[in-house]
Amino acid sequence: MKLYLTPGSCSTGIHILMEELDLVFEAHLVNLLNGDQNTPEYLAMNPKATIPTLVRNDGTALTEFPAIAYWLARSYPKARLLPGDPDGDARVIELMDYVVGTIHGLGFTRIFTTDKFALHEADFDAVKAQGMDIVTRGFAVVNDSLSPQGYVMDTFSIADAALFYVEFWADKTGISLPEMCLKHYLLMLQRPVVRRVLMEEGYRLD
Ligand SMILES: N[C@@H](CCC(=O)N[C@@H](CS)C(=O)NCC(=O)O)C(=O)O
Repeated sequence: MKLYLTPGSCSTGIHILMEELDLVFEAHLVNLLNGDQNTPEYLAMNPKATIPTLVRNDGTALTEFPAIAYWLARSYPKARLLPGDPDGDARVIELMDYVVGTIHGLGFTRIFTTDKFALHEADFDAVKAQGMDIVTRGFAVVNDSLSPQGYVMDTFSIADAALFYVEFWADKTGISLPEMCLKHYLLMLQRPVVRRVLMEEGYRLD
């Protein structure tokens, strides 16, 4: 398989899941700042011009974090990346969708790509503040739903990889995490695979 990723981005969550599953795959770096995602070759594979993209062994490309994560969990069920019962699976998808759609899609996107949300530079600060508000409220909602063990459910699931990448962004941008999210982040940072992936993506762990 081939995973198209950008270090330190949402694809880091998929990278973590693939290494948790011990899968053999080629990592292809996509430089978003250079516009690699807009080349005809990339658009032929993923017309949305986003990462992550996973090209599977049958040659088909899968996009969207939740879809890729779900496909990985269902394709390699022994790893139990989904609880396996309808209610548990729905809870995992519920949180993952909120993280990707709201905290990332509505919140961090306003902070990282402010110019896509404001026509005039004079409005940038307001858009960023709006993004901060969405992110802060999003983490507060997630905080109240985490399990006492520290993960989203009793054990590690695909939702934890999603939550981790936005917590990583919060850490890198100086946004403080509420208590349970911080506990979750630190728990994730103790996982050998998470540490390895961050190092592979060029981050130093102190
Ligand atoms: N809904 C998409 C969002 C993916 C996304 O927005 N990825 C960002 C990087 S974290 C991206 O590719 N941005 C393209 C760009 O900035 O041009 C998903 O779940 O995969």
